[in-house]
Amino acid sequence: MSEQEIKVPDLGGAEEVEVIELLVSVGDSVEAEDPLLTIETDKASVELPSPGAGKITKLTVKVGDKVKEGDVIGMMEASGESSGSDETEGADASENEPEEKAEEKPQSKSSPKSQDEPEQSKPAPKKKSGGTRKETVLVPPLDGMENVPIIEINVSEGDTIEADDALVTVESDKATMEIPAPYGGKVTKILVAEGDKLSEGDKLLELTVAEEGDEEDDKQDEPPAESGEEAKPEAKADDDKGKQKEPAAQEQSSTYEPPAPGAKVHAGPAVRKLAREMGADMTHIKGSGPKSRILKDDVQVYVKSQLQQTQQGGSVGTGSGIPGVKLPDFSQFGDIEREAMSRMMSVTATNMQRSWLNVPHVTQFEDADITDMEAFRKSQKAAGEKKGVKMTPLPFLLKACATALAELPQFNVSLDMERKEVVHKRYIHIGIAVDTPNGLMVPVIRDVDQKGLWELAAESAELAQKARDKKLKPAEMQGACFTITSLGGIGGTAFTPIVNTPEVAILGVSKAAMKPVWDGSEFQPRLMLPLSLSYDHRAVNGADAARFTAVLSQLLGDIRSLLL
Ligand code: CAO
Repeated sequence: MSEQEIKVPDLGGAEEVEVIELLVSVGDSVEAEDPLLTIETDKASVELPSPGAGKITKLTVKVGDKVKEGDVIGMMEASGESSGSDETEGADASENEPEEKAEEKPQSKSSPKSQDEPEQSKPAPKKKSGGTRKETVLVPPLDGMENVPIIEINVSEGDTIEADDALVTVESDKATMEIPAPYGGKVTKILVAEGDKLSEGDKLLELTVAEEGDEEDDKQDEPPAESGEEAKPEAKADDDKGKQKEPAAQEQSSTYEPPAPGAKVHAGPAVRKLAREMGADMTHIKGSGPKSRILKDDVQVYVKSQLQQTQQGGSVGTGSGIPGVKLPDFSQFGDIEREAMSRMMSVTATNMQRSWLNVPHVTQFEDADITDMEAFRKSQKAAGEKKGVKMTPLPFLLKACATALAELPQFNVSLDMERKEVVHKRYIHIGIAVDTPNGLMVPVIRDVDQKGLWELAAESAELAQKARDKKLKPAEMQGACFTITSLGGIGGTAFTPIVNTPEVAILGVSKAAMKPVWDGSEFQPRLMLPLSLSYDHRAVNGADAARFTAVLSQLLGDIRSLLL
């Protein structure tokens, strides 16, 4: 066993670079090519690989240090006579050359990957080496288009780029597309100019690419190399179908999924590998490392949270097979500002999406004649002032819904799809959607069927105020059988509310308006209240929904029947 220095290899032209992460500690056993530390320039982050297999005996750098080519960053005790010992069992023979590795070029996380070569192939990129190679990047398939003009060149000669970075932007009369880099490297020569017209297979630019040592790690993550005179991307895509992305042009239109903004992922090969093994889309993972670099922990936390959500019946991201919505870079259209979602907003968004994706919604509309109800309500104004309670239409709606739920109990259920059971509720608790400065909240009034109008008026006002003051307790937002969402104080003629699952129906109320109503011999001006009942069509059939709104309409049209 001999101790050897670990030196910073050729940095591909970069001068001094910063150490942003130490990936090993003294005493760690490593294998050849294991990442030892991560360095970052202003253009790229790179993991420095171990020159061979062995044990780290000393580390002479720390996070924040600046290093340059040739600097000693630590010492290691080589294991066995070569790194091709037990520790690297199964590795390629070519992977076990410590001396050569000591001078090896760092592996850019976005370096090209050795791919399954198409037969008519190219000067094959070496599977393992310590040098660089030159690649000519060709125009991938342009979605059937030809001679598409370049409107912008997004890189300059000398730039260090990463896989998927936009190289040029082309614009047809139908769409704007960015042509992404098939792999990372240094741009040595740009072979096109703005205004040039591009077709599939045209040469775009030349890249100097660091040879890959960990290609197995990133292979499936990265698009294949398109080099020199090799097969056209399409032919290659066939070869590799299902295994890797094709560097096809990415439109910024709704039908094509462009790279998401911020989708430029900062992570090393080991982390990418972990994410790939776990099936995690790295563009959705928030990095907690320096410069938002994604660390192993971030991947684990992300996967855990996704699993939890799935177990809770959530429909997460693209897990349900539904393609995620990719955003364009809005800043290209004008000034933008980003703001973190509040917790309430993100919880509401998740709940809405869950319901929207799980529940087959239908909405039934009905107008209720509340002329007499309003006359009665207004007549109670003085009484209300005495009691210190304002009587709004809401308590009447609550009472009418409680009666309708009792009459049509198929609305007072939840579905347990796992056990294939219908849960019948023998209580009538109703949620009321409250608009607050912090977002939508739904406090719940319990046993509505057992309460009087004044009691309901007082309780709903109190709960709405608590919601606005953020004083609701969790218990006050649980247990609803049904929800009322009233936009009547604001306006609108109808809307299609989303069922608050696991409830199976929700009543939307719009603004009452005077309308001419035919009484059999003439039109009468009547105050009509628009009702919109959305329901889960798995639990409730359309006829029952029409019955439910008819019952509501009848109850609100003659509130004496609420007493019956
Ligand atoms: N048609 C006409 N006027 C109506 C009405 C209707 N359907 N409903 C209420 N009004 C009137 C009230 O009578 C009151 O007028 P007056 O002061 O002249 O009596 C005024 O509108 C304001 O009422 P309100 O909103 O204070 O009281 P409310 O009991 O009707 O509603 C609450 C309470 C909490 C439901 C309501 O304040 C609220 O937050 N609504 C929004 C709910 C929401 O955001 N839903 C969306 C969910 S989906 O995103």
